[in-house]
Amino acid sequence: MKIFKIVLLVVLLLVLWVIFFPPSFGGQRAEMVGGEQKIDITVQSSYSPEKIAVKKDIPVRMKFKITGAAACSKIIVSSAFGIPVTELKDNQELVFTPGQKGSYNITCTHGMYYLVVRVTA
Ligand SMILES: [Cu+2]
Repeated sequence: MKIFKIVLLVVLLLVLWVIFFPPSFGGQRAEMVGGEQKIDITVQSSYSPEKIAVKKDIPVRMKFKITGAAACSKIIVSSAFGIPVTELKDNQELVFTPGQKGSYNITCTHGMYYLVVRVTA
């Protein structure tokens, strides 16, 4: 009976924890510089950081560092942000303006590797 009460207490504490501290997305927030949201992405085989957070209606300037391990991940596409199939060069910058809140992906052309972009108000 004592075990049952302890388990109940732990469950109750977990529920309260989730209510008061909802799990966050954990994406890296882009930095505001001169009216743009700047963020550097390292392209290995995956993207680093692999989750970012940006604000709606403010241009995002994304700079790509290409490493030797990039392979197909350096050819990216994103219909959500109007990015056509693009083979990235080292230090290439892409600028786009997210127009809608939500989570969107920038992917390699196979959809194997992806960078998650969370757009907030
Ligand atoms: Cu691929």
